[in-house]
Amino acid sequence: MDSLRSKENLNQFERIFGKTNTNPRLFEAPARINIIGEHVDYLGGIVLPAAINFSVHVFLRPNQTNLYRFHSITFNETISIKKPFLSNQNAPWTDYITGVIVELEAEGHSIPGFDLLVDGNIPQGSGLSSSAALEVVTGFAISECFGLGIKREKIAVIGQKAENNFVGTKCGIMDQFIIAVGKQNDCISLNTDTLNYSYHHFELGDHEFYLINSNVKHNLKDSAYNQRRLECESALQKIHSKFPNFKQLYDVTLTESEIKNCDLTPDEFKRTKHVISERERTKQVIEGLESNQFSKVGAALYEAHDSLSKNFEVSCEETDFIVSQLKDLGVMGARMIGGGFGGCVLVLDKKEGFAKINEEMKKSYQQKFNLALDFYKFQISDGVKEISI
Ligand code: GAF
Repeated sequence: MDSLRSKENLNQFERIFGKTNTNPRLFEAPARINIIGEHVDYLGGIVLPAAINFSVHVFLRPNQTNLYRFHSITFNETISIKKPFLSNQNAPWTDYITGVIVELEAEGHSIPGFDLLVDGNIPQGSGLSSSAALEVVTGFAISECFGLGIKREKIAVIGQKAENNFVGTKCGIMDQFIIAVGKQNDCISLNTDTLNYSYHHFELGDHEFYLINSNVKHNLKDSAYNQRRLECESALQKIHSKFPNFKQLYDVTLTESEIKNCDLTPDEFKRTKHVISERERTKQVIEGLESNQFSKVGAALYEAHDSLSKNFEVSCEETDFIVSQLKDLGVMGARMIGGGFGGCVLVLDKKEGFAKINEEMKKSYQQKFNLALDFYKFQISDGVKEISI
């Protein structure tokens, strides 16, 4: 976000919450993409996300009272709350902030009252994690402003707990983690079982990744997400009772017929199939990126989409259409990213193809769904940080 908008937001902060001797501090958290490893971060899988240059900004200043006052620029709304903290159905955006305070206090930190203004340019419902960015920037800003010194990795876990327990989406750790630890130009490979991770830099040469926003967000997103998680848990329980060595669904190395012998329902079987095959595609993508074999990476992205659509059933008509059109146009690889049911498609292609694909896709999508498509080029950027003003 540019510095002019930050200055306007600072003025707005002071208009709403008043001017004192203490200046509010400004913090920024990025959006994220995920190259491969979708719907495996709550099953002990490996994921390959990167932070990108869309962001959520927060101004925060302690207010020496027992009030927590939040203002959203996007919703043009100010909410003032006190303990005990309850979910706010009328202003659901506040739950991401309140949930973080609740989780910090559950960790033994005492968080006094503060004023917070939030603004952002991460398209909501686009699968780029605007909510995780709000959780992480809130946790980081509180930690810095009250001198709590909480490590980035821990802030990620607190953000995930806020989402799981207060907001009610049983998400994995990927989004909060990359938003907390991201580094300019690097993606990470994160083992979501151990939370060990390492940074990777890939040279794409005359290739590039970019995003296409389907501009649809289907309502069942949260309920279906939680449902998928339950299906994976019950699949693992059944497999585990016959093969006790497998502690995570991601680690299952059985044949299809061995899995079928575990009495899985047809849905549980399909979810398991996605998770296990995603493990193989992740290896393929890492190898492809390390050896500049981009067609290998692209093929794995298309396969991942197919599996997310048919086995995990988290795609939708619009993103399926985008991916299949891209394939027909000879684009190297593409797949839906994030939780699904709309949002963005990640594309890998030769740089020279962009203009033509942009034109053709916008035309065909408009014709089919009477909807606009947005194309985003992005840079891989740093994780959450303080911005000096
Ligand atoms: C959403 C969740 F928040 C992540 O934890 C992850 O499960 C992702 O969907 C799918 O890979 O972004």
